Amino acid sequence: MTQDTAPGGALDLPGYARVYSGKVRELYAPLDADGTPSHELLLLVASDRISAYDHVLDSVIPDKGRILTQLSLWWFEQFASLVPNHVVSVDVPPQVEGRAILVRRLQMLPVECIGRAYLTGSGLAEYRESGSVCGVNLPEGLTEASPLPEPIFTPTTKAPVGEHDQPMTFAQVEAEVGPELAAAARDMTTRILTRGNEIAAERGILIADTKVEFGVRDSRLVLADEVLTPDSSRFWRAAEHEVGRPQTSYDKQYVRDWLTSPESGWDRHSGDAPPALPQDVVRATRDTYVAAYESITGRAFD
Ligand code: Q0N
Repeated sequence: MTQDTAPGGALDLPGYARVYSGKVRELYAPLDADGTPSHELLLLVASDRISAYDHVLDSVIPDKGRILTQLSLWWFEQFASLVPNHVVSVDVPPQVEGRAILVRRLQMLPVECIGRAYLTGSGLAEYRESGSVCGVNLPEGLTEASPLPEPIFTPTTKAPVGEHDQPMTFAQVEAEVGPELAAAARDMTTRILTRGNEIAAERGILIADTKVEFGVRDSRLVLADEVLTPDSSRFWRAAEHEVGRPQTSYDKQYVRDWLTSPESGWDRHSGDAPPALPQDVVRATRDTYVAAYESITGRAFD
């Protein structure tokens, strides 16, 4: 049997040099004729790995990389008139067919651009302490899963893998990238979330919040990375949404339920690596990714 993944899951792709490994995705640079990494292009590769409770699991979810890549490509098209994007081509090595995109290499904004349409997670925690999130004042009386009067921009720092991102105020973003790009990133992030929710609502899905990343080209923002996937966003089923109680995650519900059940034998606070998932949990999880893709895009997966 041939082994095509190095430890950590990174592929050996002939003609490419790996430049970055994330939890579930990698970036490669195509090698120029003289063997040096391209300054113009990158290959963004999504794996089938899945993370939960800050761990990358031993189990993979079959087709997850392809499903999320195809969903991202679909959103890039939906937003094409709103914002230019980094996509160059989907003509990629056969080993990563369907789960990789050749993208333009950009100067990235050193900010995680988070948009929130509903209050939950770290945003809710900050609101409960201060009544605001990342310097955005919010009305009183909001609680778990409350819709916000309008989507807000709650940027964070980009922390290295393994560390947690820190909230930033808008003034801090302005100081980092200048007032024009800061305002453009804020407006574009909330517009993407607003438009994304209009589209998803027709398909019974709510997007509670999302993280987008921008590059800069000729002083203009270019949408990069992945867009409105379950890995970058919280998707909720609209029919099940209820203010005041935590919502179950659209995609990782079975994974989290099983990992925290007695059957797994795992304690999430132990520091131990989680056990491999049973086959039925893997299958149910794959089904939710396919269902998210198919409901949102209206296309059949494969
Ligand atoms: C880039 N990240 C963070 C891989 C992606 N088009 C681009 N040009 C230059 N740099 C980047 C992109 C993009 N996209 C983006 N790092 C570099 C996102 N990572 C997270 C982990 O997986």
